[in-house]
Amino acid sequence: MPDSSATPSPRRPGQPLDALIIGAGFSGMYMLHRLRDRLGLNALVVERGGDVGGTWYWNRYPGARCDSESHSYCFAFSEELWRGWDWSQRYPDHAEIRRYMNYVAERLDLRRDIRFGTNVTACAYDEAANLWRVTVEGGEVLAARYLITGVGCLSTANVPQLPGLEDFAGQWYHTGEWPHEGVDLGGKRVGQIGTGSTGIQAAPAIAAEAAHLTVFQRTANYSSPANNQPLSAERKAWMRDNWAEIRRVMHATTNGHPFTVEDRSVHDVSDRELKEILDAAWDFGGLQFRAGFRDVLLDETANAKLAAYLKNKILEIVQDPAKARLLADIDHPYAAKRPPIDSGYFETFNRDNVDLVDVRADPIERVTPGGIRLESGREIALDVIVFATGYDALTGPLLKLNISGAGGRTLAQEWAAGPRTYLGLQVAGFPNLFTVTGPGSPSVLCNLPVPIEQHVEWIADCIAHLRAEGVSRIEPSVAAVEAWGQEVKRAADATLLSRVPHSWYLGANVPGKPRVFMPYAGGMARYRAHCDQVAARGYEGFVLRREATSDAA
Ligand code: N01
Repeated sequence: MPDSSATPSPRRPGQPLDALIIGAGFSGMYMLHRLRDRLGLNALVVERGGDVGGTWYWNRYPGARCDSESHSYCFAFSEELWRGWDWSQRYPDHAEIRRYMNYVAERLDLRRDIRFGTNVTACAYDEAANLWRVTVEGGEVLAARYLITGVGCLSTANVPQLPGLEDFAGQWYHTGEWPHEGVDLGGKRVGQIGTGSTGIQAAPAIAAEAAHLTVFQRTANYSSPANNQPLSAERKAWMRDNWAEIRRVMHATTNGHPFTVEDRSVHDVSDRELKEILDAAWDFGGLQFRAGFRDVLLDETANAKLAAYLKNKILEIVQDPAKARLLADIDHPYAAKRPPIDSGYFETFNRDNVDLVDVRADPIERVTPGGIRLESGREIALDVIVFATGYDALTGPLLKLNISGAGGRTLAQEWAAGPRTYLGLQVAGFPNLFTVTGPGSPSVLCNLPVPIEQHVEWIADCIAHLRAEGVSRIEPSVAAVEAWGQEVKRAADATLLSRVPHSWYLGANVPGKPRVFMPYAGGMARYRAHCDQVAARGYEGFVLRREATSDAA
């Protein structure tokens, strides 16, 4: 290591970069390796955080752990890199993921081309020079031929505008911006707002540490056990020795997980068989719970059977009937919002120090200096408020970059009615800009390292092609963007995913955000084949231009 089949030639002072990459998470790290070490490009990563890790640099809240199994939540492009790392648990916690990413940065010698603590404030396409000019905090402007965003899908915190928050006498935190030094919750009365995947991970850990926890629930949620555990020596050896097969399965499945979805319908089995299958899946744990049948997300009546099983589990686990009823009063199909997995979430409500408040029935009126007041007038005294309220997902991190393309048209203008992309990779009118896991790609519907690797490799191959062919600009045609938008809508409408009105997949969690289903729900394997076909047909749907351009900075 590293695989350095190409070495960039030294850059003259003032000479533009070949590629500027924003973000040093999984996307930016692999993009740098691919462009610098395989293509020999002068590439630089700018990263607002102080180290590699991306989302995981910031997400350090109590209980923060990946819901993908560790052997699938890592790079799989190199067997050597794969074999050099041992995971300790079935699901890695945030600290172990950061250690892993540090290992990758060392092995691939990435840090010398990453500028940390560098926040991008604007990106403008200079049409005359055919360069991207990227301004960073402090005013410095960097110029590059290709601009590649690796800013993640869930990196822009969504903190609800609750009146009175500025006067709160205690401390408040968003889970995605958790203080690196940690927060001492010992002896504190904590209020947690939000019961998505994050809140469901955080509540058991907060309840174990704090004097008291009040969970403010707006939408009840399903969850099944993660069944996290240390990995045995045998299991670690199995993971190390089966790189090719694990990778093959991850590439073949809809969601990029290392397990396949059974090719049977819920309707093919008797009620007794269904219960046996679901009991076994519950005990086994993990996101695999939804993989027992092919029609869970396609057929409402099939889905209802799994939903009933899970609601019944909640009623069995939670001893207080009022809390149990509230937690099981779920208004959407199972897995139509991202299905959380947990380590004792429902059991947490059996603790004496945990309360549940239904803020759909009695909404939050305001934050007071001493806590949270509900519309009924009830006031809950708090020392700490934890916002597990999610993200301005997918478009938020890109819009924050203040990108303007040809003719000065901004990305915000282009996406005023919702994101419009071709394959989630490029936007019409923004030449030579590539978005890793952009809206319109499978991204958040998958185990993310899999779509990230696919995007990075596709983009690197595309850039290699452009250079070999003397093409100076690439952007999609408006017709290709329109057609892909229709395909993204069609794929979502074929599932139950688009039928949840309050889902962040639709942007419904952010006031004023256009309601457009953003990720591509047609499956990762199908998407990969489609992208390969587009490339094989000479980048069908893209406009490639060969005009002579100045390289002047
Ligand atoms: O965010 P969410 P999250 N008043 O948007 C509630 C990934 N992830 O951080 O449903 C009261 O899902 C909101 O209520 P409602 C994963 O992809 C990955 O939990 O809008 N409540 C909901 O309950 C996941 O899907 C891992 O009615 C308010 C919650 O806050 C994604 O991150 C681990 C409110 C937000 O849930 C986001 O999950 C964890 C308000 N004003 C998460 N505003 C991995 O394993 C919002 N809510 C990699």
